[in-house]
Amino acid sequence: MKLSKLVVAVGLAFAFSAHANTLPVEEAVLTSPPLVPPPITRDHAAKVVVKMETVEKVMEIADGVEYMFWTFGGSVPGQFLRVREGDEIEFHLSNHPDSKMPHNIDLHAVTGPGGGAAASFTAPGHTSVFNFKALNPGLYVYHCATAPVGMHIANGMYGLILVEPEEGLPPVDREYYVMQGDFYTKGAYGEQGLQPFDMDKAIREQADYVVFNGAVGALNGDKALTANVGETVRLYVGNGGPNLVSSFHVIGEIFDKVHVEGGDLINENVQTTLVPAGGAAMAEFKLDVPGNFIMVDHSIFRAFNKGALGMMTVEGPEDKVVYSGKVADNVYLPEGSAVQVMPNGHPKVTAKNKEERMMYGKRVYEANCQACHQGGGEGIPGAFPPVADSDFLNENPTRAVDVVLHGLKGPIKVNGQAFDSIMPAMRLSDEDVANVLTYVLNSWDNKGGEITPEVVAKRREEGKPIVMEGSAH
Ligand code: HEC
Ligand SMILES: [Cu+2]
Repeated sequence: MKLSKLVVAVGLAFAFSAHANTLPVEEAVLTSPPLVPPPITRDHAAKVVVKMETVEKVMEIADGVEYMFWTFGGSVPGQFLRVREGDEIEFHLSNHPDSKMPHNIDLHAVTGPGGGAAASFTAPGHTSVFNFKALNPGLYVYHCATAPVGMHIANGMYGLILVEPEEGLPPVDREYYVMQGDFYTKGAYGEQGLQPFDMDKAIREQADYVVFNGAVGALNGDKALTANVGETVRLYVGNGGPNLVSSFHVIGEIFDKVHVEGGDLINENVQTTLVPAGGAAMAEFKLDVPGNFIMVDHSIFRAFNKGALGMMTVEGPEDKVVYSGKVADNVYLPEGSAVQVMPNGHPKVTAKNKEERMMYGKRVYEANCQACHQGGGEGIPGAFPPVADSDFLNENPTRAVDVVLHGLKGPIKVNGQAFDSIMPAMRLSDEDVANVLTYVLNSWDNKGGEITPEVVAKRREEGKPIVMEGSAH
């Protein structure tokens, strides 16, 4: 490099970093729910480096019911982020290499187009970096905003970021992180096994599960929140939605103070506070008597029939004047829990004929394909192409083997509709690939036929990811 160029380059680098360099740099402490990072003690702004990772993983949504969650940091809700008003945040969003989908983040605490969404759009195995300044104090939701947005949120991609005001928040004895979300599964509430996402129910807003912190019972029993008589508690309550508004209530407590909608306005002596989808509230109360305090969405069928029920166990001396009665244990345990537990996954199978291949293939489809291509193979317009009556599939079924084995990206046309997205490579055995494609080929007006494990094995050796021409990715 010529000396003059070098000087310009160094000069530029300095110009870009000079301002940020005046602030002390620190790495954010991120916590998984129900924990909250410690209060900020500094009395000046800092440059805060945040490193968050999107991870897709199967977890229990209820006893014996599994769900493929898409997460920020491996939990639902995602990790809690705490910064101070005036801080400059350098946000690193990494998408785990095993992810099947691209993800991004829209933080409601960001002032700027999309809340960071476009700047943070991240393919699997990549990291995006963007910066923002926390201009307004308050408690804010963040969520994934990758298309189809509703689906990413419905799968659990949301969390909270607290921007403390410059003067800080009044100290309390305990702080907890509770976030509600609604979930839509093919099976009804409690139906065992791995349950795929149900787009139709989501559009109709007919939730099967409404839960705090990602699962029925996530805050019950030995996972209940704890506190002692005499202590003050601050709950950071969020609602990821995607659809439902929460009527947040703690049975047997009155919120001494609520930061309405997570902002500056403080309401006092509140029984039930409304937490909008994509919104938050801070609820504070002092504990005067011991016992189990049940947190609910007071849209009450959600609490007792869909999972929106958590617990805070308070220990300490009774105060018979404040409350004389006997506090019974387990009165409010949710119905339908611990009915039946099925072994995870299904045993390895070898199909003896085409009928068996289709039967086993149906299971593979429901567990691996249905979330995107939908239960009737109809797909989702603009996002996932149909595999029902698909000219792309029927024209060349062996190519479909490659699609499942190695993935597909770039523009394609299916039945006249254009798609330009990414189908991830599926980690399936030769047998499973043969079974699922035989099932698909013989369902929903496709042309029939059979794919054998031998064909799949051969394609596995030869193939590589298919990139359609003109790919923008
Ligand atoms: C994470 C979402 C996702 C999952 C899971 C998924 N696919 Fe796809 N699939 C796609 C997308 C997106 C495309 C189109 C890619 C493009 O635009 O290039 C596609 C394309 C296809 C195609 C070719 C186009 C067509 O409609 O005929 C077939 C066949 C297919 N997938 C079969 C399957 C099968 C079988 C499974 C399960 C083993 C599966 N897919 C799982 C997203 C998914
Ligand atoms: Cu996402």
